Amino acid sequence: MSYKLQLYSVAASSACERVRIALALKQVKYETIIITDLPPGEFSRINPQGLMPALAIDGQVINQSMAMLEFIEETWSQPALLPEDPVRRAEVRAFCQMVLSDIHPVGTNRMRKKLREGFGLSEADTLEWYGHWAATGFAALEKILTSTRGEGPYCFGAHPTLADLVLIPHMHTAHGLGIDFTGFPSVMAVFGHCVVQPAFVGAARENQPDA
Ligand SMILES: N[C@@H](CCC(=O)N[C@@H](CS)C(=O)NCC(=O)O)C(=O)O
Repeated sequence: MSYKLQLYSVAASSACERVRIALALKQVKYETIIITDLPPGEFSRINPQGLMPALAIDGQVINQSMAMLEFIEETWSQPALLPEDPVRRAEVRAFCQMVLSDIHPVGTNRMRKKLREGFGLSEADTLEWYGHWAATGFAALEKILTSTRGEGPYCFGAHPTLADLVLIPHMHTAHGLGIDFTGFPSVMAVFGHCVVQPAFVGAARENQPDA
């Protein structure tokens, strides 16, 4: 498949990092456009929601990182990032949603800014707010990963799936927001394995040009 891909990205965004890992695993070539290098207002013109990342596919801009991951998975089949078994695929997708729908949003800059500026919370309060939802969410992820742990070093077995691509970048963010993972040994085991894999290393925030 030969699409021209341009990823609008910033180094420190976990949603951008998910997509960078997928493209690296599939060895798909793409151009990176660093959002913070764009003129003021330009990114909101390109992506009406104004959230990072955006992916231009032959000039057609797609938002929402999960839609990008699904597009990449459907377009470049190898290595497969969803299991063959439909029930297992549903499990992987559910795991992804636990992170990107239920944990990630409450810690985003925009949510915490609104809590500070709209509701008068301190920075410490906003971190406590996020910490509550992160602890609840990671406790559930820990239960799942404890049940799959014998199957391989990734979330769901011997090979990476979309679950790993969503989990690891959010752990980078969560760590930066003060989350302590010592109570989540199965989560930490997956993290320890993934972060030394070349695709994860190359996509990590510290290895981006705008880091
Ligand atoms: N559901 C969206 C979330 C995107 C998102 O929240 N991106 C963050 C960066 S990780 C962002 O744009 N943050 C800016 C802000 O919160 O103001 C997706 O998965 O693409």
